[in-house]
Amino acid sequence: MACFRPSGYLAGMKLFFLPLLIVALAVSARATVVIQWSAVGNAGNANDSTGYGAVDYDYMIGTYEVTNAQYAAFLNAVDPGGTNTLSLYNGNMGSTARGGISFISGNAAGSKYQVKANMDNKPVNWVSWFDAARFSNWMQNGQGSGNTESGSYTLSGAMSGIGFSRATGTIGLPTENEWYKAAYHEPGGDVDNYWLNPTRSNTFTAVLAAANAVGDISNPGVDVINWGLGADWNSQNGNVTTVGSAGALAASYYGTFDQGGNVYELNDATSTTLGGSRGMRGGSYLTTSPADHRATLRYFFTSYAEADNVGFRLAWAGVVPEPSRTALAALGILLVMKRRRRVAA
Ligand SMILES: [Ca+2]
Ligand SMILES: [Ca+2]
Ligand SMILES: [Ca+2]
Repeated sequence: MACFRPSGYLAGMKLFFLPLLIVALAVSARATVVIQWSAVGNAGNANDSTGYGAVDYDYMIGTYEVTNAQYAAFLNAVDPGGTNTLSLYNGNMGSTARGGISFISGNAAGSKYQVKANMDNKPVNWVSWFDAARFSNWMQNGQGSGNTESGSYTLSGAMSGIGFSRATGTIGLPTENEWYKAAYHEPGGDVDNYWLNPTRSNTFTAVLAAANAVGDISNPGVDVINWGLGADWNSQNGNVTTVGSAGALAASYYGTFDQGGNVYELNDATSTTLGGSRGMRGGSYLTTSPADHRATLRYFFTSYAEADNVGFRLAWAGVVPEPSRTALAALGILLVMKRRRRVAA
């Protein structure tokens, strides 16, 4: 737990505490996954007209989709020998251009999973809901040799089905409402407090993201989303892009990035369709209808299925720990900054 708790306020405080963070990373020999969190307050908000979005507690949600660098650190930690007994690694991550992690069997134990060039800060893909749940357990258990089968979700080796739910107060996949609120809610934003796009806009065709040679979005700005095969790089017609590179003007009210497009994101909703499915929202680099990243569309994806346009971000529900006095001061600065940005947009 200690590993993610201090980063709870990093989303807004990285400028203030970056030197501390660098020191913390330098003393850690093993790669440590640091999740940047966005705080979602306004507990007790009502649902949108679609029937989603109400959350009656404060929580944290990942500012970004989980990246290849973060997932590779997880793979090297929990499967140092590369046996892949839990199918956490999909060979397509290595063999396809949009996948971001190679498996190098000749590498030393603990470094067999290697992020490809320019893919470290791209969203991990080819992961199932179970892979995401196991990543969550590992985070919840303090990373390192933390176990993958319990903590947030009691999996006990399960590889299919939908009968698993996140334990109260643990890190895991967002509920559908947590995901939805973070993406579309803004008190006093649109007339009904909800936008249609996760970029604080209602424009049907969000701006199509383009990409530079290393996969950063090259036209960051208002309402920019990586959808519709617009982000061409590495010889691909449409591709994943660096998380957050659409820029602050394309963030949600709560400061999350890429909830529209890049990769679809799994959530904790369940359905018995498609052989047992989990919820998924937000569209992807591949989706050619702007409707896909909008609040009005929800999807389900077979719980064990994997694809190059599906990934996830984490949420941390339950009680947000009381920040220290310093953290509260910095949070105050963040809130002021957020208000200013709202005026600018
Ligand atoms: Ca897998
Ligand atoms: Ca609205
Ligand atoms: Ca996304």
